[in-house]
Amino acid sequence: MLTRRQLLQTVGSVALAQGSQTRTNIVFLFTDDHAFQAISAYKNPLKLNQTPNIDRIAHEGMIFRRCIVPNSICAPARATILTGLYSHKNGVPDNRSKFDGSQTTFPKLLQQAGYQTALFGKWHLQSNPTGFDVWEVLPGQGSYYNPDFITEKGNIRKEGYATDLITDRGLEWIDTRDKSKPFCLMLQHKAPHRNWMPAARHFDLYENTVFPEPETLFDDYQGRATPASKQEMEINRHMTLDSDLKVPEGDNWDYLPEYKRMNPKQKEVWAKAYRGRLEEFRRLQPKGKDLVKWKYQQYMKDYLRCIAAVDENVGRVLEYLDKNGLTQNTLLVYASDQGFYLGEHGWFDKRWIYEESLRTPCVARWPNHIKPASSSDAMVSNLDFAQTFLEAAGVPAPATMQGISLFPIFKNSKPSRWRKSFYYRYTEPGVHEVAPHEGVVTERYKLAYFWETKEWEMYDRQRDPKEMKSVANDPKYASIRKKLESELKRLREETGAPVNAPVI
Ligand code: SGN
Ligand code: CA
Repeated sequence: MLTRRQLLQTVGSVALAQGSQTRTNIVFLFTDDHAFQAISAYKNPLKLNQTPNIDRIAHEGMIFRRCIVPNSICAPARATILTGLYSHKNGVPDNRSKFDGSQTTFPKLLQQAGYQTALFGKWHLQSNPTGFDVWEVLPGQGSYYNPDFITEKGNIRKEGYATDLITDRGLEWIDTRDKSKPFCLMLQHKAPHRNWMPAARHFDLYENTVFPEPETLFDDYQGRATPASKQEMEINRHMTLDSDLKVPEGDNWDYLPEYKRMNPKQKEVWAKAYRGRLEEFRRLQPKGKDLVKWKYQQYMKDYLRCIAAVDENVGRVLEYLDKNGLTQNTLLVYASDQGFYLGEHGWFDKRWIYEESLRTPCVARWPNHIKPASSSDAMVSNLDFAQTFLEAAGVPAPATMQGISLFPIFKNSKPSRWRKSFYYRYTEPGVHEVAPHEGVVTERYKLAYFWETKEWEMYDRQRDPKEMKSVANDPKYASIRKKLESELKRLREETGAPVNAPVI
């Protein structure tokens, strides 16, 4: 016979073993270069695609309509999320920098507080991950097909498609975790990063779709400072036929590193699908504007196919949480490392303080804490994630962190006391040739400074939502510009940013 106490202990441990521990779990689903324009919950008027699973997170939780990044590029976004610090404070201002893993990060603090922590997928921070019980990461940008992963036990190669494999590993880990403890899982996809390689099951998705073009596909960059016309990220001049659009000069794809990784069967399926595009190109021989239009269509097909696999895999995670009684007790966030251009201003890629790259998609679900189907326009940021996750776990955040916990927004989508301005700073040299710049973003205005050419831009997003005409030198805006300049100066000091000449 069991004593009453023994019986209670047994019942208690069974309950715990079934996952009824009461601390909040955290699941962070993260993609690389996912434009909010390509999530149906964001209601893009161009209606490019449907993402029912990501939308489900929004319907059951909150959609953030203005989640902005302090530096619109990959490794910096990742370092900011982990540390809750601006790039100029965490040592990762650009993709060339190696993350110093001895820094305080939210996963480390969760781990110290008894959380099980894991990270799978794209990492891009060069040093080995710290603060995770288990991690398996793609080397650098990683591969879409049959990818290699760096693990603590050495490198491994897995057969299959990266987005599926990363999800498989995450679900396997949740399934085999110690169910008496809370967990934090970071599932970080490579998709939909350039050069946009879809899963074989999606090779013919959108085959007969004609995507509407963005209004600014043929932007001439008039009305802005010189950097906008000096970049190298145009669909017209910089998107390549052979690598980006998979149209070979010859008759095979052997020049593509991703193709080389495929097994003979996979190559056969690929060739069957992409030969059609090659033939179409040879038949049409598009030139000038027609070529840009044709490239845009192919770009959208591949990009949105990659997102189809992302969305399916988000669905797998949602289903797992449902089936295992974890939905209620999990703060689930879906976000990307930054926004992306889907032909707006004639571009692909990111980097600018302009809206499409500044804003990253972000939806969050946490039953009983976030009202279903709620929406927020407040200026939130990935800088805020670390403090939010720590608060959800009941772990105090270090005072040095530079974001703000999103808890007030969870309670009230537009709290009266919230940040009214935000500091931006991009400094990566080289690839795509976007000039370094800094700026201040408010709800309505944006002031940017390009220090190499000593040029200013200013936008009134209420009057000019597509940011086509800078009003930096418009006398009507002189007094607003002055205010923004002093706000920029204040934020620079507050965040500890370096000062670029000429000092204002
Ligand atoms: C690669 C891409 C670029 C991309 C950077 C950074 N070129 O260099 O288009 O901007 O990565 O991307 S590619 O031809 O190799 O795909 S990031 O997301 O890692 O910041
Ligand atoms: Ca990225």
